[in-house]
Amino acid sequence: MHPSFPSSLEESLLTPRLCSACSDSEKADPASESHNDIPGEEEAVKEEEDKKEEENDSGMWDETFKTHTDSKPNGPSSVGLDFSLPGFEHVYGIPEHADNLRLRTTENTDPYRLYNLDVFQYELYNTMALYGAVPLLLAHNIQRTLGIFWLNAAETWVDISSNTAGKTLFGKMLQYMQGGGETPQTDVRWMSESGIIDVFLLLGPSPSDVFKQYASLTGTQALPPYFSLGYHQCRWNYNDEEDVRNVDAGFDEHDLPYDVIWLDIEHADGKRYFTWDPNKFPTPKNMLTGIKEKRRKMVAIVDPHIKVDSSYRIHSEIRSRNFYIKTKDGNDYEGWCWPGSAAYPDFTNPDMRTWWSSMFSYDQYEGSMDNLFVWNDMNEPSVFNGPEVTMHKDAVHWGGWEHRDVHNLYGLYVHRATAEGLIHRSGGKERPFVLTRAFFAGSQRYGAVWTGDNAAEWDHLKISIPMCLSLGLAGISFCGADVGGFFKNPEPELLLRWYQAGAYQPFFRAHAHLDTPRREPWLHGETNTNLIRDVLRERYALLPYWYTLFYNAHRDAEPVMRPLWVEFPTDVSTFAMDDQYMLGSGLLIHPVTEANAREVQIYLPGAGEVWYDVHNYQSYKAPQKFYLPVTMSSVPVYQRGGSIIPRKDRPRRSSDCMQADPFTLYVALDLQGNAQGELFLDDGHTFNYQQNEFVYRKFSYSQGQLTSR
Ligand code: MIG
Repeated sequence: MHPSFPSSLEESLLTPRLCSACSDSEKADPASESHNDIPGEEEAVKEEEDKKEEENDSGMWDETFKTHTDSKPNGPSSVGLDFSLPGFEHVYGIPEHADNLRLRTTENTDPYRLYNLDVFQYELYNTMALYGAVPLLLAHNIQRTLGIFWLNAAETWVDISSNTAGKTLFGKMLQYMQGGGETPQTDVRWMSESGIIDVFLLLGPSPSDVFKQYASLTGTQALPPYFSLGYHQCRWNYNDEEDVRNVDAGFDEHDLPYDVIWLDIEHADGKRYFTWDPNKFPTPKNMLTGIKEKRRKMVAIVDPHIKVDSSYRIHSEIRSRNFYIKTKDGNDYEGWCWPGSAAYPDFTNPDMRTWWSSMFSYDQYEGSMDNLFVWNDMNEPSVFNGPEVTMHKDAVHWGGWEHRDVHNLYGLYVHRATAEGLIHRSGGKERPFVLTRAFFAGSQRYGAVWTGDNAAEWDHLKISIPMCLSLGLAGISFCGADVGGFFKNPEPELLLRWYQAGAYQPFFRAHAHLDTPRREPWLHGETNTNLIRDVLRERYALLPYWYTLFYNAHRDAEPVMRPLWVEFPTDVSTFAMDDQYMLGSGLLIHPVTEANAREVQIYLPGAGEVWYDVHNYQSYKAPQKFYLPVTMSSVPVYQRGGSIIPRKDRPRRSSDCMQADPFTLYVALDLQGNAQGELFLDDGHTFNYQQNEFVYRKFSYSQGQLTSR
């Protein structure tokens, strides 16, 4: 578990000390013992002394963070490795951070931190850790894309430096001319608190090669049930069964399509998940049946903190099976969370996961039905009174692993056991839908991810794009941000712009904090309701395209929402762009994310290509940069010449109601008069597609003729 290193290596690795205390933004000084300088002997002695001193007060053998002590029974450890990437100036990935798509150099800030945390009101344009972690970094230049996958679930830091950072193009040229041609280079230093060095270099050379190479290690995106690509209506909380009925009816009254209504933690009896509040939700099956008759679904939250209460069956069964995570002294680990005193099932234990999965059977989860799906929150795990609101690192898991070693994996295992539960309840037939907040490399196999507690602010709307793009690059395509913003109250313009942007992001759900005023889409005047209806209908019309993209993600590891450079890998001007992006290879999206916007600057890439404005079919030769005047109804979307996009244009109440509707193909010709496209189609909810029960049509248009095979 804690391999020992040759002392010289260990020395250099221990220097940039890794500790949870670093979260107070004091970066250890990594330069102090750089392995580049070999110190003289005298210096070495002094350094040795300094080091001893540092060891004594730096918490190497036990460490105190605020009121918490990490006992470090195995002593100090860390692993790390430096990578030099000559020829690369653009690096991406390592979600989750609220930052630009293109990673920054971290010489003057904390390194990017990967440590799943329940962060209260996270800051933007920042390297701080958030809810999930995927230790995959990508590098791209005009010749090649490559990946570094650092498979380690302990607290991890990624330090990035470059020899061109902060220099203008002119400066770089000058440097090149004067210095005899120093190649641009990015250096990446990975550091993890424990575990082994287990690193995979993905050599590309194309972006899609890297995606496939990474998927061969961690799996591809699960194929979502069709309905889950529709629109989701959530808030903390819909108060009772009548509230649910009314909100559901509101959508019909205002002729707005939607697929899923969500219940947050207040639906359960005293935050005892798998139960229902007997006063507010006395007849869950009636409620679910009502929703089912509308051909819609529900989602209820099931969190992994379990109320310590001997009369709560879930708790007593976990305790009697000895499935809880332990403290370092061997007792059940208890912390404070929503239900009060709570314990944490050990999801790293396969027997625990099997048991948990069985709890989703219809006879175990009372009041559940086949149109009820699940949301896992707080699975970082969140421990209100723990260090940094999470679990003590010296807590002990199945097999004797310290929490330290598996921290970033916990959320993935919660998600996995829940998704397996939904499969199990259907006898292995139905595809699950489970949303998770915490995640790790491989979480794409179990469902969807959202970006947690954002705020109703323009910058939060803006950053939802690079956050989802980074997740997509790291294999997790099914991503979205709370539409409207979780904290605070969006003004109608921001809410509308958020619907317009969210309609073109993979997971499309409105959500709001308990204390916010109601903001269902019809509450902001008729004009806004009409404009929101327009984008909801656009979303629904494009569902066949979305579903086909997800099939391609599932089969071929192609990200659904992708940075421009993935499609235009030799166009340097796209390498840092994250205010516009591609959906598949056919649509370019540039949502309006500014208040009072009069225009947006659009860039249409691809020498020799042509694009069409999907609203008025105006064509644009590429490459071209221009200002597009916008109004409140504008959602700039361009279809690429040479693509064929399948749609279903009849507006309906929900995606299920559209099943038998006709398709319309939108054929956008390239300059040679050709176009190609595809359509994946199956029953939309079972695993039968694995038995070849699906249609996958390739369309092609040339010389005035449309054919399909
Ligand atoms: O501590 O379940 O991110 O979406 O509404 C807050 C209540 C707990 C955090 C989630 C949010 C959810 C809320 N949860």
